[in-house]
Amino acid sequence: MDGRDLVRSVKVVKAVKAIGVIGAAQGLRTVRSAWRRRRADSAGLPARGAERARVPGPVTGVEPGPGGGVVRFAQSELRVSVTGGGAVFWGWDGAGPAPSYALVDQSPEPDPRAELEPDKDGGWRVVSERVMVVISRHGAVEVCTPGGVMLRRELPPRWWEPVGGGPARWVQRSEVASDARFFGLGGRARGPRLRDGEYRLWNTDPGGSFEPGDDPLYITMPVQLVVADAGTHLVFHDNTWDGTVTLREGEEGAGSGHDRAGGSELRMDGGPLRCWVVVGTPPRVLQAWTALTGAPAVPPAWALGHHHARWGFGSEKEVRRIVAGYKERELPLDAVHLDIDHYDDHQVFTVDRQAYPALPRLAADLGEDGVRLVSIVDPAVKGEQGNAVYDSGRAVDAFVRDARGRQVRGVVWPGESVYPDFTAAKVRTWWGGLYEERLGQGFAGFWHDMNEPVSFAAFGEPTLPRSARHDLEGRGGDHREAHNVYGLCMARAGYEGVRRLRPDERPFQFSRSGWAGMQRYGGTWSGDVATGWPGLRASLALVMGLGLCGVPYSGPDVGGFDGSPSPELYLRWFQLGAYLPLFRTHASLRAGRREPWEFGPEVLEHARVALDERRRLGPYLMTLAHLAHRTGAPYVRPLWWCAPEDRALRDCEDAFLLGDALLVAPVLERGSDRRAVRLPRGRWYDTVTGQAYEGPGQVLLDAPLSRIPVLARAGAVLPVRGADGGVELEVWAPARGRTGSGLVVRDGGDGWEVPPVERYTSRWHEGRVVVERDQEGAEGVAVGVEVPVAVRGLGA
Ligand code: NBV
Repeated sequence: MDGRDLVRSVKVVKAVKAIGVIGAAQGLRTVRSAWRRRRADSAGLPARGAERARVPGPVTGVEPGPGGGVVRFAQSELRVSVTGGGAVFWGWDGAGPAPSYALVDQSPEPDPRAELEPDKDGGWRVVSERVMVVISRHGAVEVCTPGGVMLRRELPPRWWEPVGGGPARWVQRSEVASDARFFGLGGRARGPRLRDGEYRLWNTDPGGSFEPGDDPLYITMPVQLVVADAGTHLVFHDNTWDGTVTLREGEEGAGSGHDRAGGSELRMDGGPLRCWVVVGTPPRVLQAWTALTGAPAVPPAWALGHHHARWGFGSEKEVRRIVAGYKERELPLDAVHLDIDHYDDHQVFTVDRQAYPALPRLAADLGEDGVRLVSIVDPAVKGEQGNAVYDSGRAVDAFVRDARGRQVRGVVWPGESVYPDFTAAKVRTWWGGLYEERLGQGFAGFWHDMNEPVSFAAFGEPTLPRSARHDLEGRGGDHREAHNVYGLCMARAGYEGVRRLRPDERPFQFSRSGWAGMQRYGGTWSGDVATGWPGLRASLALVMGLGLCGVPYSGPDVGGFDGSPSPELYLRWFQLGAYLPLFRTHASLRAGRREPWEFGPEVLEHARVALDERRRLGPYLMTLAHLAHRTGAPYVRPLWWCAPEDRALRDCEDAFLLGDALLVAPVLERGSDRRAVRLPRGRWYDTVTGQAYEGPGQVLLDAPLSRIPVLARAGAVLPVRGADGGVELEVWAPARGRTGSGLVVRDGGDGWEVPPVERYTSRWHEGRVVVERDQEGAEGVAVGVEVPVAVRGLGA
């Protein structure tokens, strides 16, 4: 056990003890389970003996193939191929794109126009519309713009192969421009801009609650989004094994000519060395990335409202009290989430009938007030005969086994537990069927927790033994390869199961752990973010970073997971949360209250404003959800989204764009009632005062307790909910002589019909602002049809 493990184990045990959920018996189990894990691994995994180092060596030949070909080196070979979508793949040692847990399509079509061509100094290159890949004769791979400007240089890799056979470790170093900034790597509390340091690729429950310094967290991904003056690129090393990424930002020599390139070093414990790269503007990069890994699921409309969760409601009565509290005060509420305390003895897919004697009735009553019920779903199953889920799972041989064929047993809330092997199709089918019970109880959505997966451990890592066996879609392998995709595969099982059971409805699901491609099945949330101002900042970092990895739907525990936020902190969190895709108050068992009325009348009134505004923006959020599905663009975008060349924007981490139209500047510091806001180019209106500001630049804006600054882009057209509940257009005047636009996708429901994208433009015409809907006229020619709307910002 290394120092990191020790710190983590102590945290886990402390956290679990602190919440008083485990007694002495459970404590003992965590010791036993940790020993079992250690023993299993020393017996089931070969010790790392002598290793042989290898590099590709000099080039020896090429073999053209579709979209590129194979370049042979003395000690390896490199397969390169450009795909129709513009993404470039390369794989060493014969690695191809498949099989891959990330890819939505296992055999992306090669672009027949791309060919291997000889380059200078005995190297080779592949040129495509958007990118040029240059391979040096020693195996360095350069990613360049079509004009030849280098975006990234991957040095020849190095492998260490165990002499006695087994998976090779490898390292891949790369260089990027001195001005480049790194983003991504999954959900990182330290982001969104990833500073110098080491980031581990191993999905981890940090235990207790986490702060910005805690890393890794629940979702790690070998995805880097790199933004530099020369261009933006996303690089994805498609490998699910444990590893680390070490980042080093470059330095600019202030014109002295002594710039230092930025760099990254990827070290993996095993698995293929293969990689995807997409190049372009940030919107194009995300479009290509989600074309590869799958379109983000569109949540049902209600999931874009306000959710209230709590670990430890304790009873149906308490749930009704909270819901009544929202109703009496006329505060919008769309969903209530039940945590593990509603299970019978913490067993998944059961109900504590004492505390919840009539769940379907409760769900129906809440439904009358437009409030849906969401259920937590934990993967671990109490390993005891007589537990129906265990028995039915055993019948299909669902649970993970060790190298000797025995069930792997860990410890979670229900005590000694077993783990479904979601990497097996038949297990996913079985598990998906279990949601029938949940739907029968009246649940409308699902919240997957503890799926890193967690097994409480008195020492060592709180997860399954690395030697545990997994199906891995029939290929067979162990937990070293399966760990990081466990949550992803569970998400798939749940999503596909619910789709089968309720084919007419879009499932609502979000998952704590996951990997590249998880957006196909739903979203995620912050996990146990610590209550405090650093936690508030981390919440935004997570949402932005995940969005840039293709996972656009997420949000924090508003108020933080543990402890008791001050009224001010709670309010600032609430005001931020109201503009994030998942807007959910939630807290731990022993934490303080999180209802908006528990912080005094002033907070209540300001929280009401945030809730009402959230509801008013419902149609806009729905539009953003559909656009994310079609284009991969996250709802929450960094300020540099449309201006990656603006270095000041690249470094701005405390504000974001919500779609094209709004710029949100949350208050992330205690005691502030004004804040500096960096503006991208163009005119921006303060949505409350109507005051206009011109970007690019920085302005100081009032941020009284009652609100956070939200600005609208001049010319924006966005759909909002009108007083009568219908959709209205909100239009902000373009600057004189300029035009603006907006997209609208109308969908108030949860079905599969694909609503059209309506396009609107705004422009000045004869002294007034005209808003037109673009429609197809005769012979496909676009014509504008004027729509009568009130325009805001005219007096500015
Ligand atoms: O199920 C209890 C909690 C849940 O409230 C939280 O949101 C998850 O992130 N869960 C973690 C397990 C307990 C952790 C101490």
